Amino acid sequence: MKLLNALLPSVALIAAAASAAEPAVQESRYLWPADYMADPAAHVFDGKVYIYTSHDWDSPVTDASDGAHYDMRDYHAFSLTGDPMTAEVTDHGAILSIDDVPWVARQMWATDVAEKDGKYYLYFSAKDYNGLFRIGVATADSPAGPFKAEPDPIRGSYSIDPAVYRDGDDYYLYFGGLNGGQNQRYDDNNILREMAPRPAKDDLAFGPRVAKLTPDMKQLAEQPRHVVITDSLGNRMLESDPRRYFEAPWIHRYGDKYYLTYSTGSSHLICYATADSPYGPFVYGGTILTPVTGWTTHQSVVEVDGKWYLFYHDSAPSGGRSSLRSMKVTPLTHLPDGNIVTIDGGKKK
Ligand code: FUB
Repeated sequence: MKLLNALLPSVALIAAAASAAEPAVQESRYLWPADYMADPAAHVFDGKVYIYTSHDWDSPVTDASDGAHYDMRDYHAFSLTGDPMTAEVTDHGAILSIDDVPWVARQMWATDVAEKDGKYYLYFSAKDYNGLFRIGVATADSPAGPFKAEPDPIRGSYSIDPAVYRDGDDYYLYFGGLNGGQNQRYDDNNILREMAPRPAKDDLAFGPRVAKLTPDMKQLAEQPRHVVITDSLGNRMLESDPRRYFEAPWIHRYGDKYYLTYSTGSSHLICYATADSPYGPFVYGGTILTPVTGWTTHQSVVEVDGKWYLFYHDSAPSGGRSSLRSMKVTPLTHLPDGNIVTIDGGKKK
């Protein structure tokens, strides 16, 4: 696909003030200007950085009511060695496609990959033939795939945006996205509230869900739990709170804390919250990224050779088309007090 964005320079701005009050305007890089790639999930495997993405395309579907215009049909893997801001990037092509997964009808949304005992497990969210998002798993012997999907989705799985965090011998699957991502339909896991609208403004916000994976990495070892996010006083956030969780959970560990980063969806922020356990409760910490061009914002955080990076996407290269997003990277700074420096997402006011 030819893109205008190949002609555009990446946002290369000079680092500025990094105070909490003023987002840092800092250098960022479009990693693959030749095509539209979204929801980047970055990991270091075998000494290389691998980035797993959903693959946006110029679909004729324009119905945005339940996110149908995010009409993706495959996932890609990319790799690079060294500094993500400058290293050459390799596209390993489509590592899993809609035609390879019998239960998937449409909308291959965000993905993530975990390694265990030399095997790689790709978790992906997509709609089944009943119009429900489920989470599937596919396996490979190499981080670059190709991945072979299990014939059925993970039992008891629902909603979107799987992210796997390894803690010692345990692997935790986080997931859940509001509105088109259907998280609000599942008040108590298997209880499907067919007509459930999005929560009212003074309802408690829905958090992500988390469950440990079975030793074979292919099923949930327990019922998913709600992940609670509170403000600094211990109060759970309300739906009306612009800092509340919407989608895109990601966990990283820094110092002795677990950091949950997430998208606030309709308020277009990437925020973080910290906890002493992978199950939470998480206490809100601040904003990592202010709004980008485009509606969605979706991140991963990874340490590469002792430096931390934020992988994310925006729609600037497509002229702001929400469903045509381009993946990016920028450095991420943890301050000595455990806070994270807020980065300017670059959306024009
Ligand atoms: O890419 C489709 C959806 O948009 C993802 O699953 C969400 O996180 C948002 O980025």
